[in-house]
Amino acid sequence: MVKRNINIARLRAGYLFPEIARLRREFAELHPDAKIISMGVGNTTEPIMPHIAEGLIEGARRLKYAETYSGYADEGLAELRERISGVYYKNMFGINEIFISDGSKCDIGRLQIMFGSEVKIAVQDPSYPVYVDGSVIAGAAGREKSECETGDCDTSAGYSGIKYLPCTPENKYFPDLSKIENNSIIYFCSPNNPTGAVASKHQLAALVAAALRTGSIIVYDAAYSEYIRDAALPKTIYEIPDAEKCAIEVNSFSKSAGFTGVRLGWSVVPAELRFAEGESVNSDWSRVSATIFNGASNIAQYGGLAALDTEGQNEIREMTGFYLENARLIREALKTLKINCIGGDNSPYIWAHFPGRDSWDVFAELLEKYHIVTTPGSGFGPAGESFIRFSAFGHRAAVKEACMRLISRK
Ligand code: PGU
Repeated sequence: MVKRNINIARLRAGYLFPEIARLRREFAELHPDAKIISMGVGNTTEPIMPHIAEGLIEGARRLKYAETYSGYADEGLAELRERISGVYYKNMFGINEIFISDGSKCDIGRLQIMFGSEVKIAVQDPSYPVYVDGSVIAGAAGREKSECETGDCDTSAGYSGIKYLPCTPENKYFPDLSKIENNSIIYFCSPNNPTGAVASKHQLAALVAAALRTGSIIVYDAAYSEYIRDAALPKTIYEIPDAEKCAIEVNSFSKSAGFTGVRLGWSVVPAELRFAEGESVNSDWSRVSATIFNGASNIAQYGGLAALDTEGQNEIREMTGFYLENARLIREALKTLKINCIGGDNSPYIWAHFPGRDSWDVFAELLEKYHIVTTPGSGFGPAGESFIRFSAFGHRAAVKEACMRLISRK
């Protein structure tokens, strides 16, 4: 028989969010009358706004007629790529440096295939689980703890090939960059999932300097950039000079325009970015994309075009504003309970601290006592222990109800 891929066997548990969905289902079966409120997975709940929805409808309509029908469009509509460059990057990039995707998670997976199994990985700890789990699947995480009992490799944080960079209250959720080893792929997410922390320009400048110094490539995940309201905070890594020499950026319409189910995103792979021997990263990315990806839905891309004109941008602001108001309500409730938390001001996640407690115990308590589903911090990495992530994606009435339960049943 075919042998199982050793890298799949190296994954330590099921993917975090389906695990949580399973626990929720089990609880619901035992307590059929419980009105469970989800503050777990970051999944959008509000309908797509009218102008952007019209863009999607127009995309579908065009497929109905010979004059406007289109088939494969591998790298994405040129107009969409131009508009992304204009709206997000002050036209800093040509269309050949912007690749349309079916979402940033999918592009992260393909980037992991491009980088292969021989690279070293550095991640913020805690972090979006795809950076670590995807690296494990791609074979880049090295050996798992149980394979290293002889002590010949350092797996203190889980895997021999992954460097965890703790982001804790002590370092104000910005990692010690001196821990980054030479020639690493550095995953960096800001606004951060799960902590909600947003890196300042000064901090990102330090990150870019560290990447250039160590010959590393940053994979900068800006999926929540539209949640930034503080004008002093950078929305893209490319606000930092020389980032185009060391960084790829992934982004998405999921959390800004409510496209979690529509599927549309993009990646910026600058022409200047080079591998060790001077080979173009952009060319390799084109090669990988053309081979294992056939482009994003053209319906979705018309939605994306609408999202990027003036009206669409106003709708994105309104939509993200709605979830930010949810976040404010959650923060206020936690404050009333004297629970320390960060995030939620320029991000849809609130990171709440329960010192000395096991994250999964707190998760279970919130579910059993308040019928609220959250995400245990340790699911995002060892430094997430004793934290809980609250997601602000939800209907207003549900968020208010959850806050009321927390406050009144304390
Ligand atoms: N990047 C970050 C940092 C994310 O948090 C998420 C979604 C994505 C990318 C995925 O974006 P797409 O463009 O839609 O692919 N994170 C959610 C959903 C869970 C998941 O598995 O993606 C979350 O709850 O963390």
